[in-house]
Amino acid sequence: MGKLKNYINGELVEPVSKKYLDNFEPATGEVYSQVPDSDEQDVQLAVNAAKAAFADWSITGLEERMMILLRVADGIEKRFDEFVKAESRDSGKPIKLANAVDIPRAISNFRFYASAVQHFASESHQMPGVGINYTLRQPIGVVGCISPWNLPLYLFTWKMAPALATGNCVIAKPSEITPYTAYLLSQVCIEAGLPKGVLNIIHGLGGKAGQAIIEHPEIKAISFTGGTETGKKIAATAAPMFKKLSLELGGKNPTIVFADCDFESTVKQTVTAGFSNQGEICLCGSRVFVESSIYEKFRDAFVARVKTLKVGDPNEESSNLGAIVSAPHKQKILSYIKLAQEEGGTILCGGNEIKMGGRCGNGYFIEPTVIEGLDYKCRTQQEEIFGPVVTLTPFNSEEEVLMMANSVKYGLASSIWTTDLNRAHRVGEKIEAGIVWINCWLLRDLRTPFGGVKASGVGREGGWEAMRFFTEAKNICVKL
Ligand code: TXE
Repeated sequence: MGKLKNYINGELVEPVSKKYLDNFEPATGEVYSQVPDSDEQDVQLAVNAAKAAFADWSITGLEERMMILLRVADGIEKRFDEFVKAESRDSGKPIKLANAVDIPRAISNFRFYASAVQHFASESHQMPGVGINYTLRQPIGVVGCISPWNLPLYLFTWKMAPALATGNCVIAKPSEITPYTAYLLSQVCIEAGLPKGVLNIIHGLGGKAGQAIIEHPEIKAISFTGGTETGKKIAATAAPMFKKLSLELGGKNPTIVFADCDFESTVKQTVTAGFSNQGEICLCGSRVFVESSIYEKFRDAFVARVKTLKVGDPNEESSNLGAIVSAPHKQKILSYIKLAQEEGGTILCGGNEIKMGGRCGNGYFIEPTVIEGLDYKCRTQQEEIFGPVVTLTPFNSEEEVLMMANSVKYGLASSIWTTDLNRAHRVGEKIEAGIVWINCWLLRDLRTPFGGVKASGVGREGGWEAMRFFTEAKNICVKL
């Protein structure tokens, strides 16, 4: 059984306390590795290393920084299969998803920001005949990146790559539930020659190691992705310390299907939007609103397609859905399915835990579940479930669907399905969300702003947004 290590000052080290946590494989329910149960002492060592490294890293030439980050990307690519297997084993996601999405995207994150730093420019503002202002975009110093378990390496690297590219030194914490690929990444960084202390990876619990990162006075900015409640706690700690904050939190995303949609393609893609990664993506479309005139036809086609999804061992190529990430999360999802029934919902398919045979006998599996007949205001339709559960609700007009879509406290993503592009743009403008997809879902261009409004977070990631977040703007004004 593997014992993971922290990555501090360029070395793989044990936690100071020598304490470890069990790491479970969701597909089998068995412990298969141990994760450092780090605390503020480990964070302090990481901060010391990062501070010492900052002097050099912040003035390392852009091309050299780019080359180092590209070597990290190459290092992941060289061990691609190992990363894919580890990601799937740690999170329960189908191996084919880790192979097609998670690991390729982690590589892209490094490549994207390695090249971005070559093109990132700051502004100058001329005052004709009077003076000139130029703005420096300087790295902040030591920054913290904290990521969740649903897209482990994908989101971990999405934060650290722009932070490193812009010259910061990073203290990063992956989720304690899915630490393995972060550990492999630390090995890759050593092989790639990332200077010591530039990136430090601390493993451990959110309330302990994570909280120590948030509270540390010398960590000047925090980029966090995770649950809204955790985001609130982080903001409450970090705001009085005047830390820069980027919070990417939960979602309860509407999928809006108009009668004039391209029917077959819409059914296919909205099922994908609802159930990818067992519904454990903050962007999943978990509330599907369907125009009344096609409601029954759409519902039947949607449910028929969901019934074809195979839940199985994540190692099997044929599995569309794998295991739920943890036993407590499985319980949370099942409790929402029960609640939906108490709230008057009718389960059209799924609704149950699955007991697998063989090696997955003790794993955490839930049937993909579709529910109709719920009021848009009920808890099932308002709260983030973060599992393979989708609700279907009919609507009669644009106004009505916008009202229902915008009724939740979240505002992360949304999708609109129609062949009337005027309508698509009109509705898109009025949706309270940071991201609107028209006739597609999860079509990503890394240059675009990424993030949500309302309880879905504060700030944007992606493209220049992340480069700006991880730099301080300093204006220098010169009188002619
Ligand atoms: O996430 P947490 P959890 C949603 C989803 C899920 C719920 C809770 O609804 O059911 O959040 O999931 C670290 N200071 N999303 O509890 O706790 C933690 O160690 C500093 C949405 O698993 O938010 C981990 O690294 N760090 C989501 C990270 O925060 C703390 C993805 C996220 O964990 C901390 C995941 C603290 N006090 C869950 N407490 C999305 N938006 O994609 C925890 N952490």
